[in-house]
Amino acid sequence: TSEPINVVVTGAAGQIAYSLLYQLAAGSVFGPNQPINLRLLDIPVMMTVLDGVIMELEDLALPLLREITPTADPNVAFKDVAAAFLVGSMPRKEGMERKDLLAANAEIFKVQGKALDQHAQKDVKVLVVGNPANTNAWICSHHAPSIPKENFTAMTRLDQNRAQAALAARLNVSVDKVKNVIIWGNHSSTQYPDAAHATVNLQGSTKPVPSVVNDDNWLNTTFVEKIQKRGAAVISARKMSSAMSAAKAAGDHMRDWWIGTKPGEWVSMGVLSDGSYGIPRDIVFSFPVAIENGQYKIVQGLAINDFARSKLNITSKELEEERTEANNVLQN
Ligand code: NAX
Repeated sequence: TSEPINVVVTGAAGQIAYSLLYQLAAGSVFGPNQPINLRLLDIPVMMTVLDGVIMELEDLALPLLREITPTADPNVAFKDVAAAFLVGSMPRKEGMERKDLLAANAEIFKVQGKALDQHAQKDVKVLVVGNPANTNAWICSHHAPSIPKENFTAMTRLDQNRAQAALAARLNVSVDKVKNVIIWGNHSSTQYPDAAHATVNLQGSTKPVPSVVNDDNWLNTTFVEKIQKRGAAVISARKMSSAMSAAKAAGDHMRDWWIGTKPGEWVSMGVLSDGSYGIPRDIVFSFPVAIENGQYKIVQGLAINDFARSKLNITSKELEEERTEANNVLQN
């Protein structure tokens, strides 16, 4: 059996962490033969709640879970970590502008970037879930110059899973039959859920989703808006934001990054733009990626039509604006 790896989860007393921690302890992310030590970071007022979470983790009686370290100190939380789930962030409160949210979180992700820089393994894989996820990942990486920028990613996997499920429902097939749907851009309402390159397996043969759906208007409007607004729909029904599905998506993202994607398949992750598809460099933008040996590569050569291009422009412009705001905050 292998040595345990150290894994940090921030926002460990929160909703998403509550579902995520079980998956980590059960071996469904790093594999059934990989023991883990969990570092649980939250803020000081949440330490009692965190004690309760730890009692439950112990009571899972799962053999892969070794040490559990609760802490409110990033310098302890990030010590020698191989993987980091940055879930905790300042939630948007009533009357708060997007700018205020960005400012509050810029500070949190600056502190955590510095702590990663000083304490984490240099090959640490970082997944930012806390919103605004893409820009938080960008901020974090800029404060961790000793760690490669490729190691900082933002979660758009929940959007991908939502899109895949919506297409499967429309086509009346099980969700595993639909592949290669793409989320481009920001994890926000400007994201572009793109089914143009997706395939569906019908009775053993693989077909392009657009020709089977045969309704471009539905794909370009109803479908896109449904995915863009799904998070808000969950909040309005549940009075709380997506947590079970968000945690599952975080596990999916990290597992694929750790273990790899299947040949010919890709997944969407917010990663530092290298200029692929004419997207501006130096923003964390969601692209389709294929993963091998723990390294992702942006899938190249997909055709982008005028409609798709206009959608990519909207979401990349928003990310450039967020970067400007983040720079303003961090310079003050
Ligand atoms: P909760 O409010 O339940 O939990 C957040 C936890 O983070 C709290 O325990 C809080 O004390 C902690 N926290 C706050 N500041 C911290 C800091 N500086 N260091 C460590 N911990 C800190 O929120 P939850 O429902 O778990 O959602 C967490 C984040 O995920 C939110 O920012 C949310 O917007 C974001 N989401 C992102 C999604 C994505 O697809 N990228 C989807 C789901 C979710 O909306």
